[in-house]
Amino acid sequence: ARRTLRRDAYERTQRRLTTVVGAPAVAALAEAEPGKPRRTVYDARHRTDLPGTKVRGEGDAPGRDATVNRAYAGLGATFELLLKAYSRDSIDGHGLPMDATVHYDEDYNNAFWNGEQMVFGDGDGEIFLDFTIPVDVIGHELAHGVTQYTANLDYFGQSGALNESVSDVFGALIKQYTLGQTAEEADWLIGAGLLAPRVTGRALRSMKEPGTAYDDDVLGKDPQPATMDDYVRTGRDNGGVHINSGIPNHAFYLAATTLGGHAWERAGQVWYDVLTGGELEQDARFTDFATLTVKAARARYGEGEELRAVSKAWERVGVRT
Ligand code: ASN
Ligand code: ZN
Repeated sequence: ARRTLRRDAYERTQRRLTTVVGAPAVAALAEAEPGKPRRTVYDARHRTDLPGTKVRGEGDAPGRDATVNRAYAGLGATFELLLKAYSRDSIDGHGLPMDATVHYDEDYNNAFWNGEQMVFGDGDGEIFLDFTIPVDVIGHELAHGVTQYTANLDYFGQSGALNESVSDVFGALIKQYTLGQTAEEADWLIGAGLLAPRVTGRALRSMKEPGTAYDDDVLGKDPQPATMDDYVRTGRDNGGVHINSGIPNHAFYLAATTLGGHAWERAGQVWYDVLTGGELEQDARFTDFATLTVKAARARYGEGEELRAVSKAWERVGVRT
C-alpha cells in the first residue's frame, strides 16, 4: 500500500512538472537566492502524515534531535556536491527547496523519495537503525529526485536498476565528498552504520564487491550480482531494481578506481553528463546507459584514460558498449 502511495505522489509530481516545463519565468521566480540551499526538516512524530511538523528551517541553529540535524546536514552536503561539482542548483537545477521528514511511522525500516520529498524511518532497532545515519542513504534518496527531474528512468527492470544505481553512485559520491576521500580510500559501501548490531553484515550494498554486504539469518544473503553472468531475473522488487543495480554500480566503481583521485570529478562527471544530457531514454537498458557513458567520456575528455577506463569497466561487468 505504501508503495502505491509513493507511486501516486510521484505521478502527481510528474503531471505537475509537465505544466512547469516550458515556463522558465516560473522557474526563474523560484530562484530567490541561487546557489543557496533551502532546507526544511519535518518530524512525523512516528505517524505517517506528510510532511509532519516543521522542526528546522534553513539557517536555524541545530536542535537537540540528532536525527533532525543529520538530515539537515545530509541535505546540505548533497546540495553542495551538486553545486560545486556539477554546477547544479538543487535537485531540479532551479533551486528546488529540499524537504525531509524524519521519525516516519513506527519502527519503519526504510527511507524513500516520494516524488516531492525525502522520508526517513527510525528503523526497528532489530534489523535497521535510524536511516539518517549513513549520509550516502540521504544522498541516495535525493538522487532519486535528480533522476526524476532529468532522465526519469522507469522504475522497473533494467531501467529501474539503472535508476537505483544512479542513486547509489551519487549517494556514495556525497559520502566521499563529505569525507574528502579518494576512490581508493572510500569503502564503496551503501548504508554502512545502518545495520543493527545483531545483524551479520557491513551495509545494505557494496559497489566494490556486490553480493557481500551482508549474510544474515534474518536478512538472508546480499543478492546483488557484480556482472551480467549473474544477472537475476525476478518479478520481485520491481524486477530486481535493488538487485541488478549491483552491475552498473560495480562498473562505476571500476571506472572510478581505475582513474583514481576524487571519484566525483571524472567518473562522476561522466555519469552526471549521461543522467542529465537528454539522450538517456526512460526505458534505457544497461547497454544503452553504458554506450552513453563512453560517448560522454569522449565528448568531455577526448580519446584518453577516461574513455579507456569507462569502456573497460563495462567490459569487465559484461555490458556491451
Ligand atoms: N530506500 C528504497 C529506495 O530508495 C525505498 C524504495 O522505494 N524501495 O530505493
Ligand atoms: Zn532507491
